[in-house]
Amino acid sequence: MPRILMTGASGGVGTRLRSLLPSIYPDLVLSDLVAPPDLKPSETFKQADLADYAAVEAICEGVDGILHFGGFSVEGPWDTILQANIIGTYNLFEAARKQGVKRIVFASSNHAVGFYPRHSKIGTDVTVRPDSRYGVSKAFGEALGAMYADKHGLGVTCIRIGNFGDRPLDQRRLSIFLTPDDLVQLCRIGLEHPDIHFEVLYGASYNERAWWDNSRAYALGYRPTGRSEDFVDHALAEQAKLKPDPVGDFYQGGAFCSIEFDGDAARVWKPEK
Ligand code: 15L
Repeated sequence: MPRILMTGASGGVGTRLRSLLPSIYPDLVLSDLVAPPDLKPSETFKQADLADYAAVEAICEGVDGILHFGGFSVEGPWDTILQANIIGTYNLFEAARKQGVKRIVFASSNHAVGFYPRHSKIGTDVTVRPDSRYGVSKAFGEALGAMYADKHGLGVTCIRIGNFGDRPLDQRRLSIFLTPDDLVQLCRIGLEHPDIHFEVLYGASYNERAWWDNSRAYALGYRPTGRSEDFVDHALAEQAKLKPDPVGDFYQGGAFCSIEFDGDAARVWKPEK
């Protein structure tokens, strides 16, 4: 039975996966900076700060595969991103290598490619266009994953997660919606599929308005069951409550693109009045 380590166990994604993973991976080790407040006696928790290499190596001991959901999950100050996502992700890959871990699933993000406009459909082979320091840290994690796969033989899968939840929150999220069950499918591909060397997949359910070509995930057996169009009325009603955001509404990364934006606004297409 494989021992699987999940970092970020107290975060939003980790909290949902804690209830879905034990039936698939009974030997699941949870880790985060602080324990989940509702930790059950049946759950195994090991505290670690990702920026502390010795602590990270200790949680990797005896582990076969890692689901790396830890780190800072939105835009933030440089030092926060540096410690949690750059140094933390390096520590995790290096500790995994030293401890002989075979597979890593890295929670990347749509924000690694957030500056592609919404009218373009992109695959996983495009040049990264991060929309934030957070997005840069995800592009860094993908590059690090490629290096550990090619140089050290780890099986690495990077999932560019769209928006994780039970229903899409607004118009943008209709294109990038991802259900918990579909994320579990992608994690299982990363941990179990025999052909994994280095992969970048989009973390998206079956969304008719998708901006992403996720054919590699489908080729690896992904069959999403979530469908954002089932929630279209809710998403558009929520969208109607939001203020227009010319930059964020043009690019795939939404508000992550407009935060601190002082670039060339003329590049943003505006509809005729
Ligand atoms: C992400 O990467 C964030 O972790 C999440 O909080 C959302 O902002 C999501 O992207 C999104 O783009 O909706």
